[in-house]
Amino acid sequence: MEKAEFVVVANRLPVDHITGADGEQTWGRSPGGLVTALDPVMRNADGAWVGWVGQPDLDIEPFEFDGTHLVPVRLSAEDVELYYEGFSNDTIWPLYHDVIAAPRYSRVWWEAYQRVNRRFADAAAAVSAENAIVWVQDYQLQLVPQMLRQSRPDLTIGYFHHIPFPAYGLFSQLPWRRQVLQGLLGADVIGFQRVADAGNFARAVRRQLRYETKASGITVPNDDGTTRRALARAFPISIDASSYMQLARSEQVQARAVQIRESLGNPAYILLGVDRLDYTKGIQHRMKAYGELLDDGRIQVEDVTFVQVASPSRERVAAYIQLRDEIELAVGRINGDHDTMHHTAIRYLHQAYPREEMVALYLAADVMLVTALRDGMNLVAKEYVASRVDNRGVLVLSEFAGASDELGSAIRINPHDIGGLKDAIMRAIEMPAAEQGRRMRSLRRRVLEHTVEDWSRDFLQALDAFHGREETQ
Ligand code: GDG
Repeated sequence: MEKAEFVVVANRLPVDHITGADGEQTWGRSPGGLVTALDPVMRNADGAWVGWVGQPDLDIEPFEFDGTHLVPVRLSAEDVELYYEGFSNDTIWPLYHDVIAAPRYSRVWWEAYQRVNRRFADAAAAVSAENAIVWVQDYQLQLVPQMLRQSRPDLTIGYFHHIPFPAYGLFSQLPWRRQVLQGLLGADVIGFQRVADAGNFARAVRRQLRYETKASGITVPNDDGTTRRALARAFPISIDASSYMQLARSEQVQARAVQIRESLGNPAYILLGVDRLDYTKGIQHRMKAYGELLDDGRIQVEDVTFVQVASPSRERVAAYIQLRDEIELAVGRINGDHDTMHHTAIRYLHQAYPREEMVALYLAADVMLVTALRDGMNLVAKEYVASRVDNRGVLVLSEFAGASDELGSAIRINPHDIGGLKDAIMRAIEMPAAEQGRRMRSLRRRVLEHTVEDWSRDFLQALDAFHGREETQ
C-alpha cells in the first residue's frame, strides 16, 4: 500500500455503507460538510482518510473511493457504546457545551476513549509517509495528536475542534483534564471556531500545565528539555456557499419552495428551525417563545406556521431519548391548543431530508430561527443566508452560536430571555422588505467571501508556516 503525504483522521469516514434491496453492499459519499470542505485538498494531495465506517464490528480492508484512500478503523459494539456514545457524547459533548445536560464521568468510558484514540493514531501512523501532514478532526480524537507525535515525530500535525471549548471553571471538572490538554498539545496547530474558544484553551493550559502562552503561541516542553511552539487560534468554519446558491437558483427547488408554502395552507409567514435533535440547539426555548406568542394573541395560527425539522441524532444516548419526549410533548400541547382543521401551529418533522429539500425549505422560510444555547459554529445559519439569492428573509441568531461573531446583521438574541426572543420573532415577522434586503446583503457578503475552502486553506497554510519552529533553551 502506498503511503500518503496528507492524512485526515476523523471519527467517521466520508462514506456510508449502503445495503441495496438485493443485499448487495455498496459505498455512498456521505453528505457532511467536512467531506465538502476537504474535497479540494484531498484531490490535490496524495490523500488518505482514516475513520470509522459508522457500523460496529465491520472488518474492512483499506479501499479507494472517489480518488481518496480510505482506511477503516474497526469499532466493536462495546467501543461504540463506551468511546462514542459514552465518553464522546455523554461526557465531552455536554461538558464542552457548558453543561446544558449533566456530563457523566466514567472511568470505564475514559479507558475506552484512550484505547480507541490509540487505534486511530496507530492507523494514521501506519498510512503516513515520511514528513506527511496529518489533520485530526474533533472532540472524539483529542488524544490522537500527542499519540501521533510520540510515535512519528517527523509528522506535521494539525487538530481542528468543531465544538466549543468551555471556560476554565467548567473544563476543570474533567477528571482527565491534564491528559486531554496534553493530547491536544501534540498538534503544531490547534484550531477553534471562535476567538473565545482559543482563549479558554490557552487559559486551561496556563492554569493546569503552567506552560507559557503569548498571543496565539504556546511554549510546549519536549521530553529532552528543549521546547517547541504550538499555535492555538480561531479558524471559523464555513460552507460551500456556491453549491447552496446553485440549488437555490434551480427551477425545481424554487418550484418546490412554492409547493411547500401551498401545502401549509399559504400562511402569510413561515418560521423555520433546522437542527439535529440535540439539547444544545435550544429547540424547546424557541417553541416556548412561539407558543406564548400564540397564547398572547400576538400572532394567529392562520397567519403563521412554524416548521421544525429535527433530524434524528444519537438515539441511544439517554439525554437524547428524554429530549425527544419533551419536545414531542411540547409540540403536541401547542398544536392541541392552537390548530384548526386547516392550519397547524407547528409542523414537526423528525426526519432527515435531501439537501434539495433543505434549500427549498430555506427559500420558503420568511424567518429562520437559530436559537442554540451553545454551538461551535452552526452551519444552518450560513446555509440559510447562502440560499437567499433573493436577498429576502430574516435570520434570528443566538449570540451563543459561533456564527454570531461573523453574522452581525442577523437579529441576535439570548435564547434564555424568552421575552426578548418573542420580541425578536415579532420584529423579524414585521421587518420591512427594504431592511430585510439591507441585512441579508450584508450577511451574504460575509458568507460568500469566507467559504469552507478558505477555511481549510487558511488552516493548512498556518500549519505549513508553523511546522518545525523549534525553540531550544
Ligand atoms: C458540529 C458543531 C459546527 C441537519 N438536518 C439535515 C441536514 N442537516 C445538516 C445541516 C448542516 C448540518 O447538518 C448541521 O451542522 P451544524 O453546524 O448546524 O451543527 P452540528 O451537526 O452540531 O455540527 C457545529 C459543525 O460541527 C461544523 O464545524 O458548526 O457547531 O456542533 O449542514 O444542513 N442535512 C440534510 N438533511 C437533514 O435532515 N441534508
